[in-house]
Amino acid sequence: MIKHHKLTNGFEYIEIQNSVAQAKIALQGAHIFEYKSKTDLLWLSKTSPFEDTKAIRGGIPLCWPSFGNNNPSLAQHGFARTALFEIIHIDETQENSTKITLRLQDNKSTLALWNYHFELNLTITIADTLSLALQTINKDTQPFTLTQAFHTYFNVSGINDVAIGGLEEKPYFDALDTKHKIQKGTITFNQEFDCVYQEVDKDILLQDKSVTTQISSNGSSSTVVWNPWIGKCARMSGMREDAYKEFVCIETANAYDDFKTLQTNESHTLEVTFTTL
Ligand code: TA6
Repeated sequence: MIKHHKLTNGFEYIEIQNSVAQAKIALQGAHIFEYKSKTDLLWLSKTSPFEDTKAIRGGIPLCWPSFGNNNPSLAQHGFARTALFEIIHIDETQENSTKITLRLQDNKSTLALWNYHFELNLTITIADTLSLALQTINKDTQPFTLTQAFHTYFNVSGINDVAIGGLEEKPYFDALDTKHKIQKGTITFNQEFDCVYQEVDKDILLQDKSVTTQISSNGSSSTVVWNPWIGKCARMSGMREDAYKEFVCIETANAYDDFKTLQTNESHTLEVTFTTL
């Protein structure tokens, strides 16, 4: 089942339901902000905006064509998450899986921000697992370099009860003290955390009490782990002061050293699949 919704302010999203899962995806940013199957996987701020030009706070924002402030001429995390995508394909042939593809192509406003012709296709597969595949095609006569991420906000029962495995011994950049370090053991949280891991080559496991979420990726060797903790959370837009307790971001990326340079007509696909074990 697919239902189209339009809020009184014109903001549009679609609601998907099949035999094993349900989801909600905004056309702005091709932004999935709800996915429920075995668990209610994605955190969504209770005070998130749902209005044009403002990114939804939660779910899976697309950071594209740049992650962070890598490209000083672009807003933090690029422009895709506030751009209007169009639905180009929906496949409901399977009762336990729905596949939808949304597209963004260059236009006057994107060219003014980032002067390249491109095609950006996000395919989301809603089943008892959730998969996203973000394909970038260089439609320009010039090569371009991009950094990107699925900025995934995961619901957690309590940030103090969370552990992240699969990044042991990986090199990372700590954005808080701008130092390069090596991860020792699993990741747990007792303060602000903002780290970009490189050489990521295996599944990541998010352990939240008895629930384990497996994060499998393709086309990525970097992952960002973030929790704002008390101070930064209080300064963040679109979230309540105590929201830091409810989520952790584990962001499958091509960030920092893991950038991608595409020649004319070349494409790159960033993929991630979430499985509740
Ligand atoms: O991915 C981590 C991060 O870069 C943090 O530094 C924090 O800024 C977060 O993204 C949220 O950024 P946003 O632009 O969505 O407010």
